[in-house]
Amino acid sequence: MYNPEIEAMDREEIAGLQLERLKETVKRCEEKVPFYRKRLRDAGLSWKDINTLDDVEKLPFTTKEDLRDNYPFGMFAVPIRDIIRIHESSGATGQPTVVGYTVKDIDVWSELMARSIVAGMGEKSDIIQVAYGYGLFTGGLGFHYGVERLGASAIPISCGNTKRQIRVMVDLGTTILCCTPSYALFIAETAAEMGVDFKQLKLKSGIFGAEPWSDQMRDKVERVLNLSAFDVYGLSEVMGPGVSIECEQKNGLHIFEDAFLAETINPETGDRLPTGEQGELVFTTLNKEGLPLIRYRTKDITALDDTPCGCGRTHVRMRKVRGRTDDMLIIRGVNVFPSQIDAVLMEIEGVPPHYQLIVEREAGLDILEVQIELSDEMFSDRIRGLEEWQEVIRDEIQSYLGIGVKVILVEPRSIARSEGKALRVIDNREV
Ligand code: DLL
Repeated sequence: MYNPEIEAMDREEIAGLQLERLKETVKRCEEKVPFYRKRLRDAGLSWKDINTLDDVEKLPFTTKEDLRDNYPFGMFAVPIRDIIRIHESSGATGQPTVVGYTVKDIDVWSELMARSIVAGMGEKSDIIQVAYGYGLFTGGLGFHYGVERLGASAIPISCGNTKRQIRVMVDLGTTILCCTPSYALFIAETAAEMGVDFKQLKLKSGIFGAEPWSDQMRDKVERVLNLSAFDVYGLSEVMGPGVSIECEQKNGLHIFEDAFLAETINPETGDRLPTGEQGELVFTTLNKEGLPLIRYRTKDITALDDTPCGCGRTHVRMRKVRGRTDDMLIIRGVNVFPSQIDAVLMEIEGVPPHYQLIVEREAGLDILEVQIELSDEMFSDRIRGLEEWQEVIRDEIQSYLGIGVKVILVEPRSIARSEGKALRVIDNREV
C-alpha cells in the first residue's frame, strides 16, 4: 500500500495540501475544543489568520501538561459517543494521558500503518508477528490494524512469553517481526539458548521502534536476527506508531506529511529552527478528528531533512531520534544522551547489548557508571582479558563524551530484560 500519489507528490503540492488541512485543523480546534478556543483568543488569533504554512509559527504550543490538565477527555474535539477507541500514553512518570480515536481516525491510522509496513518490506503475502504490547499501549493494535489493512497475515502475539515467540516464528514461518529493538535482541538471545539458528528462519525484515536505538545497534540486530531492520517512530498523543518510518535507504525516517506537519524548535526559546538543524520535534496533526493537536511538543530531539531521497518518496525525513529533552543527562555540566553511549558500545567488537547507566552524586560530584553485562562465554573463558577490555570501553566512552566514566562489568543475566521499552538509565541523584 505504498501510495505513490501521496508519498511522491512534489513538494509544492504537499505544501498546498498541508495548508488546506492546517486551516481545517485550527478551525476545528477553535470551534470544538474550549481549551484551544481560549488559547487562540488569548493570543489574538483565529484560524482565519492562517494564510501560509509559515503562519503555523504564530500558533501557541501544546504540551503534555496541557493534556494532563484536561485529563481525561477535555481536549477531545468530538463527544465521547463518537470515540471508538481509547489508548493511554505509556509515560512512566506522573499522570497518564488519554487519547481517543473516531472511526475516521482509526481508518487513517490503519492506512498509515499499512504504508509504514510496506516501507519496511511488507506485502500481502507476508506473515507478520506483532510482538509489541497489545492493550493501552498503541504499538500492538496500531500494527495489527496496519497488517490487516495491507491484507497480510497478522500474528497478534503481543510482547512477552519469549520462547513461544520463537516457536511461533519457527512453526508459522514469520517473515516480518515487529517489536522494540531491545526486545528483538532479547528474542535473539533466547533463540540462541534454545539452539535456534536465524539463518534457518524465514524472517526478512523487522520493524522496530518505540525507543531510541543507534545505527550501530541496528547493525547488531540485523546480524544476529539475519534480517533487514527498519526504524519506526510515533507517539500516542499524535497517533501512535506510523508517524514516520525508514525506507530502504535507511537514511532518515519519512514523516507522513499528508497527516502531520513537522517543525523543529529550540527547546529553550521555542524558536523555530531552519531545516537541518537539530532541535525538539513539534507536530501539528492535519486530519485527526478525535484529538487534533496544534504544535505538540514531543520532547524528542532530531533534525529534519528535505533533500531528495533515493526511494522516490518526497516526504520530509527526520533523523533517528537521538533522545528526549527529558532524558538528557547533565553530568558535571556536559550534556549526555544515553544513545551516544549506545553508539560507542555497539561499535566495540564483542560488547553484549545489555547495559545500564547509573548516575550517582558523591560528595557533590556526578558519577556516571556504565554497567555492561558479560555474556556466558566472556564470563567463563576470558576472565583474564576482561580488565583490559574494561579499560578499552572506558577510554572509548571517555574520549567520545569528554568526561570521565566508570565502567563495571556485571554477571550474565543480571540486567533486567525488557519486553517493551528498555529502561537504560537509573538516575539516583537527588533533584
Ligand atoms: O512508543 C508508539 C510506538 C509504538 C512507536 C510502536 C513505534 C513503535 P508512546 O508510548 O506514546 O508511543 O511513546 C512515544 O517513544 O515520544 C519517543 O520518545 C519514543 N519513541 C517512539 N518511537 C521511537 C523511535 C509509542 N523509533 C515516545 N526512536 C516518543 C526513538 C522513539 N524514540
